[in-house]
Amino acid sequence: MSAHWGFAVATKDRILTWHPAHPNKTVVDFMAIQWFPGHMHKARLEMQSTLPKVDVLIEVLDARIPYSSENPMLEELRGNKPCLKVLAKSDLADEQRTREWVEFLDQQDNIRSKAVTTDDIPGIRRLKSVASQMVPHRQGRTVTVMVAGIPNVGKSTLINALAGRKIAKTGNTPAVTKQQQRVPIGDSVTLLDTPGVMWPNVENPNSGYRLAILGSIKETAMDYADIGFFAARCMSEDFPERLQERYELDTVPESELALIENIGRKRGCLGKNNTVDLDRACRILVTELRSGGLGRLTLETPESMKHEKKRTAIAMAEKAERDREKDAKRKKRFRDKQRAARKAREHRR
Ligand SMILES: Nc1nc2c(ncn2[C@@H]2O[C@H](COP(=O)(O)OP(=O)(O)OP(=O)(O)O)[C@@H](O)[C@H]2O)c(=O)[nH]1
Ligand SMILES: [Mg+2]
Repeated sequence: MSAHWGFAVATKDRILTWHPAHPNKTVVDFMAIQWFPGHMHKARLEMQSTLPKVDVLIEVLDARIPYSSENPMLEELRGNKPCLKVLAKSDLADEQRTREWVEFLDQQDNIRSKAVTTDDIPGIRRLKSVASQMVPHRQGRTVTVMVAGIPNVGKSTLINALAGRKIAKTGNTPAVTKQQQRVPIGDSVTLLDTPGVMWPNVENPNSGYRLAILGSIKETAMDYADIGFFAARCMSEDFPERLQERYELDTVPESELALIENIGRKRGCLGKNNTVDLDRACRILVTELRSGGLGRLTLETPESMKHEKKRTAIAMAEKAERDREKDAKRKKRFRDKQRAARKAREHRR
């Protein structure tokens, strides 16, 4: 993977994408992804009112995108409460990168981090004692642990594994859990399962795309064509050999469109006049990437995200400056109009 990831700036309804390999090339072709329906707003309020009774927060992250799957709203809600960041689905992520993320997250104040997978149930069960160790003052008393995170990262699956029985409903689509559920799991630990929550404003559009590619955004809030092209770009820049192997390609074309067409032809996604059904081809790429068909991969590293965060902050500051300038111009136009009208009135008198 390249040291930096492609970077995009959201405008009103489009995204300007940028990549360090092509610093002068600005492509305008993606829509911004936002998904914060009413039930998430409700879930957020519910969490806010339950949190004072919670001892430890377990935030479940997707090990393939630990940066984009971290919900800034939870950070704000939890305040100084100890937080165990669990990198779930690590069987689908790159092992070395997972180690880098655990080390990175562990260095933060009041935070511990562990990678888990449903292949390693004893590993999941050890989370119970890690959570208890984070609140030594609760020794001998019940420790209440809230399990929270964005949709479809594996919160309910984790709870079932910790409980040793299927208590919480799970499923491979976002927004399966609809309300909070208390699950006592023995050893003086009570878990709270919560609905997956996004946050109202995903400022970094690349994060929106990665979340959509890996299944945390409801299908109705995204276009497969859009995220398919984004996935094609990410994969061809950073994992071209995986594409070649999976889709038996001689070379990986530079253009995302050509790549999607090649994948479509290989998989027989042909429509009228032998043209490739791009929507079907995009769905194939996204679904296979999501389910691990293109191998274990992690789309973010602590280092690459440092750069992306900086660029997002710069883009947001630039946008705020543009908004201020636009505002100032509107105010000036309004004042000039008023002044001209007053002068005209004085002139008539
Ligand atoms: N490969 C893999 N899949 C997992 C793992 N953990 C969970 N999953 C799958 O991820 C999907 C989502 O799991 P859930 O536990 O329902 O996720 P959730 O975070 O509770 O989702 P919402 O309630 O919708 O927010 C399911 O298909 C699980 O089987 C894991 O460690 N590895
Ligand atoms: Mg759930």
